[in-house]
Amino acid sequence: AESTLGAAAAQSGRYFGTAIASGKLGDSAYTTIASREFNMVTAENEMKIDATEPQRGQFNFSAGDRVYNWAVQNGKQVRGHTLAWHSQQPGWMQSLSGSTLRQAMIDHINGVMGHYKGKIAQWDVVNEAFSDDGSGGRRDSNLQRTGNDWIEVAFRTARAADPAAKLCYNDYNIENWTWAKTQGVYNMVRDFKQRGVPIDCVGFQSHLIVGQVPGDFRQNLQRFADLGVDVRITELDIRMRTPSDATKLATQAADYKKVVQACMQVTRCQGVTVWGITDKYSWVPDVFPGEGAALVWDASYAKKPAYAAVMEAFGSRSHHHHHH
Ligand code: G2I
Repeated sequence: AESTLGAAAAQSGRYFGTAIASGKLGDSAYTTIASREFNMVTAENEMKIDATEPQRGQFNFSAGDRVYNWAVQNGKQVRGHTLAWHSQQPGWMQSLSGSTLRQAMIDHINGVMGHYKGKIAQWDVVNEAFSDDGSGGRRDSNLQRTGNDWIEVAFRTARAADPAAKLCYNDYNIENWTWAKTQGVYNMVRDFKQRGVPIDCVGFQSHLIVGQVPGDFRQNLQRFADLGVDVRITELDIRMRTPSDATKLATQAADYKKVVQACMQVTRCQGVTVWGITDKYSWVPDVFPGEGAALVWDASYAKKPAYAAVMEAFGSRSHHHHHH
């Protein structure tokens, strides 16, 4: 039996990743777990548009490089997050529109991917471009208003900028096939594959709620994989009303297990990233007051029941194989 989640994931050629915040790299309890348990890292904010291009044409990779260098020095791969997004745009970009904004998006992708060329295994090229309104259509944004082809232009630009990087579309609320948003993204990916628009992977963020893991998550991942793209779980956390108690933590553990098993049962699902290490620093309570406790380690860095559940799920495939 393996002794860390990353090693357990690696038994089946998968990874177990986390979001890392550069500002927390001085917290030794944080870095001890980060370096021990994970083999993939995503910068939680440091490679976003506002961080990397604070002024138009003036790139700043200091925080991004801090996360990148920490990851590489600790033997981990890095997922790039994220190049084209309606949110966390610097002020100058928020005020642009039309062909100027389109060109700024292209320049941004070239600037950031140029800096990390050959270094970043996979990029979230476009993030959260679909609407939650139940229509299955695109989200309204300044990028969307540059023309419906903005997403494919972003992917073509990214392919040319670093041909070795795997290019992902990343979104939330696409974990359940019955949701219109899921089918909207599916139809886009199918269209891209049919027309030869370069896309390699779909990231399912998976910001989930305890007791509400979609029952068809595995089938959903498989449907996307069958289009000819890799799939991965990119920002997993499973929140609850706080305070937590033993019952909720047990349900949460079972939920973590379901999600990781869904990935294990899909050949093209290459790994799972959790959106942070400890409940102490999770984004959840900031956005959902009264909710939280969504991660695998509690606010005192103690392993929650979810830890053993994830470990078991990563072991489940080899176990499964022995029976066949
Ligand atoms: O919102 C959760 C995630 C949804 N999918 C895309 C992810 O990129 C997103 O991550 C979160 C980060 O976890 C937060 O840390 O993205 C938020 C912003 O959209 C991040 O929050 C920002 C706060 O809004 C800022 O006030 C703060 O200065 O984090 C910044 C750095 O701590």
